Amino acid sequence: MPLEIVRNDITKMKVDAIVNAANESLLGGGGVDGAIHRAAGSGLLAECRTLGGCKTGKAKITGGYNLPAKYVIHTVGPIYNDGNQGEKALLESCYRESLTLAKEYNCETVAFPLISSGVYGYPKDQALKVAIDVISDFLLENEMTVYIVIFDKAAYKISEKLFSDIAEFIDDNYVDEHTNYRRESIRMNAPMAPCAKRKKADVDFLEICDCKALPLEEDLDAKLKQIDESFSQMLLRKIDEKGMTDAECYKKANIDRKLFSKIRSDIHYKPSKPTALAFAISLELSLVETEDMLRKAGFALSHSNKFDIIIEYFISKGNYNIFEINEALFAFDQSLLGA
Ligand code: AR6
Repeated sequence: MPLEIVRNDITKMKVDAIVNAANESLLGGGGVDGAIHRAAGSGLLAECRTLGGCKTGKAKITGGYNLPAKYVIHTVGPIYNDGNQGEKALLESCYRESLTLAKEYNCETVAFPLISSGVYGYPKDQALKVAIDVISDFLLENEMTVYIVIFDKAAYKISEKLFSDIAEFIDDNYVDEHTNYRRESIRMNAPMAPCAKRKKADVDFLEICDCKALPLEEDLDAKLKQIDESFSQMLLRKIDEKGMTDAECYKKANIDRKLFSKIRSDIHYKPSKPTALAFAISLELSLVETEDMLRKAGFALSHSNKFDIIIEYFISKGNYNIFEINEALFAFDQSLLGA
């Protein structure tokens, strides 16, 4: 997945580069800066002394010393005042400058902490939004895997409004599911409704059961001819119909190029559910089309798990921003969309 939000201690990340939320002196401090210096050892401080500091919004690179990462990119985030002192532009610049440096050093994997969101006081939900926006823009033009590392759950917050809207949607749908379940068991014990009133699923079931007395081979042959287009075929058809390029589609789906090529070249490729859904989101499919695409991969949306309900929430709101969806999934401890 090109952009992932993970919960970890950044000093433990085995990536090409980790980013340090430093101060202008580059000579160490508290928070993530202190943790990185402690884990890297004194060699890091010695190299930092040669750099002559770093301006807010800029970035400089050093070796990783005792860290699992090869490089440390030091960037200096803005101190948050009231939000009207150019803080956002400076924070955006930190992410952009760090990513540019990472690219210059051929890094394929980079991990960021939430810059400025600790001692420097940037509100965490806004700091996360800036991180996601700049990184996802960069990934539209560049091949890289970028992690946003959240240290502890308490340090992580999506906007309260979004959180409570989703929580409410989940509650409502759990209730629905419960009611449907009761309705369903009543239905199962009652005589069947007349055919025209039955749900589509019932009709499909009847069609499958309704075996005319054909010889087995002929029957099987007829059934095989009914096999629908595959997931991969539907995906490619939808990309064409939406007038997208392949790259636009897989980037918007937060899927890397290699996986997309695999799916493209194997008509029978079976994606995981998060991958299939990521494409549905990227193609901005309606709920019905999303269900159709999922079915082709052997899955369905259900109201008995939060993951599915959150996806449904975003589709029903017409919000197809995969990074925002992943933010919400992360907040509710669900797996993320993408490969
Ligand atoms: N791994 C990942 N994230 C971490 C870790 C860790 N090991 N430790 C803390 N965080 P901060 P800032 C998170 O204060 O706001 C230093 O003294 C933390 O929860 O480290 O940019 C510098 O020298 C928070 O969300 O950086 C500067 O003087 C995020 O990292 C000043 O602090 C950033 O918090 C910079 O302040």
